[in-house]
Amino acid sequence: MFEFLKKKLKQSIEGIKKAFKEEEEEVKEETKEEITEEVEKEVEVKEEIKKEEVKKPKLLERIFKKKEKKEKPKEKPKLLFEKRLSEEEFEKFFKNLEISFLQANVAYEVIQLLKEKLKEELVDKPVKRGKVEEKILNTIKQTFEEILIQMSPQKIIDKIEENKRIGEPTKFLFLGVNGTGKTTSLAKFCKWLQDKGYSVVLSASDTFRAASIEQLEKHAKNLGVKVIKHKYGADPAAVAYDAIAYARAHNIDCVLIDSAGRQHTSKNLMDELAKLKRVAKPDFTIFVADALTGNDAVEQAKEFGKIGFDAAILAKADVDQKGGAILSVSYVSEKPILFLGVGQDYKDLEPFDKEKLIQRLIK
Ligand SMILES: Nc1nc2c(ncn2[C@@H]2O[C@H](COP(=O)(O)OP(=O)(O)OP(=O)(O)O)[C@@H](O)[C@H]2O)c(=O)[nH]1
Ligand SMILES: [Mg+2]
Repeated sequence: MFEFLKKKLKQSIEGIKKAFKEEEEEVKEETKEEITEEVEKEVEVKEEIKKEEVKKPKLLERIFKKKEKKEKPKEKPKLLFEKRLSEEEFEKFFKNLEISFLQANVAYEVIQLLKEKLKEELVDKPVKRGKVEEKILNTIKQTFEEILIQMSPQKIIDKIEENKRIGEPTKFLFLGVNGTGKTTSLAKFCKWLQDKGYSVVLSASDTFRAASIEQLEKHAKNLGVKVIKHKYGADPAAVAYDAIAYARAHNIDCVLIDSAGRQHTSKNLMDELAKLKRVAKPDFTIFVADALTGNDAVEQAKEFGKIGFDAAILAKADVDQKGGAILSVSYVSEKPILFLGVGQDYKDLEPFDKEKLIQRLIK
């Protein structure tokens, strides 16, 4: 993720650095001339002082030394360190960057926020020479740090432990648009829980898509867990209800509820999902977003946000060069990212580390 943006960002910054350099050269030339004049003046003054010294008694020596100090050039070095960027120069610089961010599927709202922040830092503000890149990158870093929210998987473990104390299973509902990676992420998460020592049962609540039940059964067989299933076309909420009852009866720690992928624009399917959530009362509702989703990630996060989710998994982060979806989902939903899906194996689930991700962009 972010490889594309990193390249584009570097190009835009190179442009602005060039503008700084050109101006710096001009200032250097000017300053050189001025400094030469100053030096010549100083030499004259010193020579005069020497002449005076010969004439004047030693007592007056200090007074002349003071005078000598005062004559030295003062303000010049400052010029070498500062430049103020005009609004026009900033707009020109940001236009390139804006296009790059749009190409990287970063939501328009996020781009506008970034623009405001950069403008605040750069326009009409003194920027130390050689420091413009650092300033831009720091501002982007801070903005992304504000947008991206991270959820520690420890929160999940704490909840499971809390529920175990009252003899209740912890329930997880996975939801999202068709094909984003819900079932695969659920299976990876199952493995993650097993590695932590917890027992799991799966609920085949995608009763809609052809072969969805078999797909889940295959994962269950590989992972050595039970699946509770009904027939295709059955009520997904009824399947979840049975899976939860099974977990209670067999003292199983976690219930993972799969669901059918649906377009966020389909009201009936979204209502069905709301019912599944009402019945199952999950401890964690997890929205699975596809890192490869373009601008649609914004609309998806808004619509699934109406059903309500607690955290997101961003699947297919391994094949995404752009990284826009993660920013869009975080910004729009204001919900934390829990894991990144980084491949098709069960082990390919990484706790989301926002600092690590941001470093990938700005280093
Ligand atoms: N490279 C990569 N592929 C992934 C990842 N997660 C899922 N996939 C692939 O994405 C495809 C869809 O994954 P599923 O888990 O079936 O997606 P889904 O959301 O359950 O799909 P529906 O049930 O049809 O809505 C499969 O081919 C997965 O192997 C990931 O993190 N990285
Ligand atoms: Mg599925």
